[in-house]
Amino acid sequence: MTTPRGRFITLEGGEGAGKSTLLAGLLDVLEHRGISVVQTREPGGTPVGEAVRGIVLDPSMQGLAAETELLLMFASRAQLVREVIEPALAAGRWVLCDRYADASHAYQGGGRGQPSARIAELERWACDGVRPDLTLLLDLPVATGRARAAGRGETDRIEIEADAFFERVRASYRERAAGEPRRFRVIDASQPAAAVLQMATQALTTWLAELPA
Ligand code: Z5A
Repeated sequence: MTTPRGRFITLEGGEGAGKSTLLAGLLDVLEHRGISVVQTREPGGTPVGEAVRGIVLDPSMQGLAAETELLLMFASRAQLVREVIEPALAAGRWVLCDRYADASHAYQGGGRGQPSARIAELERWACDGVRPDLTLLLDLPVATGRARAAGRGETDRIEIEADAFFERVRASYRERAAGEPRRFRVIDASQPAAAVLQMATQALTTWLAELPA
């Protein structure tokens, strides 16, 4: 008998949206339902990906060209797909990932102005057909997210961008969600963490109930 393929769920959103906080809560929810989950993140999630993360977030890398940044995000992703995501899904495990290809569309496309056709082509090549089954988009005003992130102290190379950059990122995420309503669920992330977890759990429960057996 073949093992049923696992499901792939991604969390997306702007800076300080609360993805890491929500991920921990959702992991509990899924594991309580007896679902075996692999948790990972982007950029990162593998030794190669974590090294790439060090480069793209390093504030001293000011000369990094937008094209290089885009390629590095997909280099990390190509490795993550092959080393972690695809093997886990093939083994019937679920994968919960903090950011995936939508982040490149939002940040390198919306934020940096890289052409969407170029990003889509990279996605086809690097992701090898591995697309999320469900994406929870944590949406909140840029100022709210930035204030939360500022509370953490450190500022990485992308976080130093101006508000206008993050407004374009937010608009790009919302546009993608509107274009793919079957895959995306938009969560009001300006609410307290417990309310965000409740809304996300509800969205997940409804989605699970609609899945074919
Ligand atoms: N990036 C890219 O450009 N292209 C790509 O393809 C990919 C990524 C994949 C690293 O991502 C950067 O890489 C990111 C996008 C870019 N740059 N930026 N900006 P990351 O996901 O590792 O970093 P991040 O977006 O900056 O994540 P974050 O700021 O750590 O946010 P978060 O995980 O969404 O939030 P959090 O850590 O759960 O919460 C932040 C703080 O808010 C923390 O103190 C919490 O306790 C608090 N919090 C959380 N939820 C709430 C609620 N609901 N209410 C109040 N306070 C809350």
